[in-house]
Amino acid sequence: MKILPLLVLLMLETIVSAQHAVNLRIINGTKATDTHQWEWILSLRQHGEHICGASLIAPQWAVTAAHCISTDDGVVSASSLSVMAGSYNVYNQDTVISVKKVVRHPQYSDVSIDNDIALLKLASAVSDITPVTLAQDAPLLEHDPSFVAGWGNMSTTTLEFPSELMQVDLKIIDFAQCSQSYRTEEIYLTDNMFCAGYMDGSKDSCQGDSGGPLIIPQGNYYELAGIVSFGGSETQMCGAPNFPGIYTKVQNYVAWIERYTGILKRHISLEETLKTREFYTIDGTFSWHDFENVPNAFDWVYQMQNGRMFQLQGKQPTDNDVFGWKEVYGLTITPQWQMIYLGSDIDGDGTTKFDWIVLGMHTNAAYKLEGVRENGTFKYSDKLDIHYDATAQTVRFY
Ligand code: 4AZ
Repeated sequence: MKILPLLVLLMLETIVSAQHAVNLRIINGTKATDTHQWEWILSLRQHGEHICGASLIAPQWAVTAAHCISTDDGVVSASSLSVMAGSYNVYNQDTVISVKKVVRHPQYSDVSIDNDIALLKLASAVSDITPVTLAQDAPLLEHDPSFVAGWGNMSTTTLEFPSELMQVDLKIIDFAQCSQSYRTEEIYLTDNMFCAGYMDGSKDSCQGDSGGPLIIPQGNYYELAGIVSFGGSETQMCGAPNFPGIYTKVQNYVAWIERYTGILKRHISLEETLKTREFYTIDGTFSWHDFENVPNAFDWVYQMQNGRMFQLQGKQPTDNDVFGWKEVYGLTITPQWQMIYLGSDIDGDGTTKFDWIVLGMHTNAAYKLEGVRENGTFKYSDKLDIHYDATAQTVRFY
């Protein structure tokens, strides 16, 4: 958080050092050793230097804090940013990927720090790391356990940055109590934030952890529930008694994230899907469509053109009118991803008929999706890459 300039911070550190000389690490955390728990964590770099944490949420998308990528008059350029994936050592240079696009939340406020969330589209997909799951609707309850990790400052009194990822266990703090405390410093928390840590300030996230993940256990896995945002008192940014860390409430942004990344989390109508999504990640069972022997083999294929929906007509692939389109109206289909058909030379005449991408959904509905919505219509975009993970039975588009 850049609420306090570094110089002021350093001066304040001298003042508070007497009382808080004992705290070490993320603030009082431990080295993250479990190689699975944080495998999707990213170090966000600007001009090659670690500035914040981030989390991989789809092969080509990461989420971080808006304040990490903001300047006084806008958003930093994507070309200055990169992420490091797949290592707990922040100095590791093995997998550093450039950032291709930065999507800051349109309602981010650098005054209230409301909507402190941003998406990063990576220049290439990270295919060997399973992205973290986003927290859904479960309420965040006081005392619930959570964990934060990062390469941020480990000291409340000086600057002490680790090379290895640090983690700490925190508790969700009662929101009314936390906001009450912050109100005394004229900081007004919003419903897009929650507090985690300890009222005695014993464990906390700190400078450099921003943008990174707060996870909560959900059954036998973890969900991304928070993004390190800001916190602290006027005199102490981290580990300050009565001022636990503040986190962006990820569950409030699932729909927004879906819209940009296409990570499909909720059931929405096909039309809504087509209108609002730019890219798609579809999890589901994969089975080849038997187009050779099934009449109307392609009636599950839809495409959107100028806001109108068309269904592909035809019987056998050899049938001449297999490529005819019929307009359809008022489709509302709950997406249940069952099948993907990738375009190819389906009738064997040596030309590619479907050199665009088609998704199957449920038993008899599907649509073409190489579209980017612009001025209310779909326009064909760059070809998307498709990856099929046979073990996970998952197909990903990016
Ligand atoms: C920061 O400046 C920052 N104690 C991150 C977390 C907290 C405070 C400051 C929470 O990045």
